Amino acid sequence: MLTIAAARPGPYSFDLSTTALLVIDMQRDFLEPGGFGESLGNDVGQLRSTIAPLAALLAAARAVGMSILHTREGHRPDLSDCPPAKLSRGEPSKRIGDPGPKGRILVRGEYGHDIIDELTPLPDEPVIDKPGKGAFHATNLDVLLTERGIRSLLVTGVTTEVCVHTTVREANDRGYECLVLADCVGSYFPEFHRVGLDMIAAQGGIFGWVADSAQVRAALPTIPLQPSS
Ligand code: TIU
Repeated sequence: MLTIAAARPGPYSFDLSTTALLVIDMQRDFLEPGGFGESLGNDVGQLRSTIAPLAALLAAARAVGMSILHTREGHRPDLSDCPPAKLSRGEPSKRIGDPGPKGRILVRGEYGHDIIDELTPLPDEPVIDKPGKGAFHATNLDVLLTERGIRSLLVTGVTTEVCVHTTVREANDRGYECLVLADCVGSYFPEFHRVGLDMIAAQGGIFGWVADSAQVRAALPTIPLQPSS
């Protein structure tokens, strides 16, 4: 059992074999100009501070053989899985499915929909395509986690108060324990980021725990997990 002593609201203990690193929506459409994030009027540069600590955490998690899963928010090319209320967000000329400099906005298979080069998943790391903000809604994430015996999630990605928050709430209701890594999640709005993290750890950890990724990296063993036989 590993323990992150400096987590909020208190120490977070987890077993490597039942814990997964979840990387939420680190896609060009949210982190680079010309995508969905910018079409909503956001400064995408606000999210880029998450990339370096997340790359370091990914490398450390891979080195010890942790389960790692990635998600991407996006839709089928015919947009049949995009509710009208979601489709109508953003500037009229740049809505989901419209052409942009990185391909059709938030559509699966397009360049902008894919994960940024710095965090490219390895072939054995599942990539879950999700049509909603939460990673459990209309996906097989719960099945994949159950198959792997996962009960605890290290949660990273963007944005803190939207897809990260929704996913943590969904996970909490399904009985998963969540440690959200403050420097590996980001928002277009610094205030929402701060308050979003406070909301998770408040009331004795109503949705989960919060810590910095350096604390997790320091706690990881130097010897990889033994694959279960
Ligand atoms: N708009 C915003 O902050 N986020 C999203 O639309 N999706 C995710 O958070 N991934």
